[in-house]
Amino acid sequence: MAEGGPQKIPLNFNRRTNAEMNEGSERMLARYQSRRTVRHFSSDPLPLEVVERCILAAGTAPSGAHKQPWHFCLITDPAIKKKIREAAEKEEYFNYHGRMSGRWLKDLEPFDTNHIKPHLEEAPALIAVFRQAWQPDELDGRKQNYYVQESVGIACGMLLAALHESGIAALTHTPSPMAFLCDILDRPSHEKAFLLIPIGFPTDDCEVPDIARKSLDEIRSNMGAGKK
Ligand code: IYR
Repeated sequence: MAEGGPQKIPLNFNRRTNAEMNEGSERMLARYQSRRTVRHFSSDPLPLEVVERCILAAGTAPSGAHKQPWHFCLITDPAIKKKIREAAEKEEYFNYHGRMSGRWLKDLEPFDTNHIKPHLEEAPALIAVFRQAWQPDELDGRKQNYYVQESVGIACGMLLAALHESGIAALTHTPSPMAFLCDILDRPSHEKAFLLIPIGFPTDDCEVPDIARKSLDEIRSNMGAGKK
């Protein structure tokens, strides 16, 4: 054992039969395939204890040197949501009117997006995710974190999966630049905004674009023995 390191404990890995693995992975894939990004939220409130479990699930993500360099702000206060909407729309106006290229705007056409973001107020909650580039430390000033982007990206993926699994719809929103989130939410200087995720239930008439996901052959190359 490394000096000063944690004690080791047994892993307790439950090895499944092939039949169990097949059945479980089929169910898992069908669930994941039913996830869609939602842009039209009803204002019905969410059970916040469910959301908090999803945040805890996100916090199980692996991270560089187990530094867990993330913070999740759960926002339900209408006054704060309004401030966030106003600040996001201000930035998005400039994105849609000059900062984004013509090609980018064309690529976004199927999604009917523009700089107006009513979902930032209509959704019953927002989760603002922050990445911690470093941690304040009394002795050294700054304790380093590692692979912060990767770690927080993985945690966000796990958060989206956990929300979907719990029956909650989400929108991954990346207003850019996002510094206003640190100001409005009064986050410390070692944190930078990473993602803003409105969450809730879709409106009854919510529609989503009819788009396909890439097939296995498009996203996986098979490097097994005997294959080219
Ligand atoms: N951040 C802007 C623009 C936008 C960009 C991409 I790439 C998207 O997939 C969707 C939107 C917005 O949220 O409207």
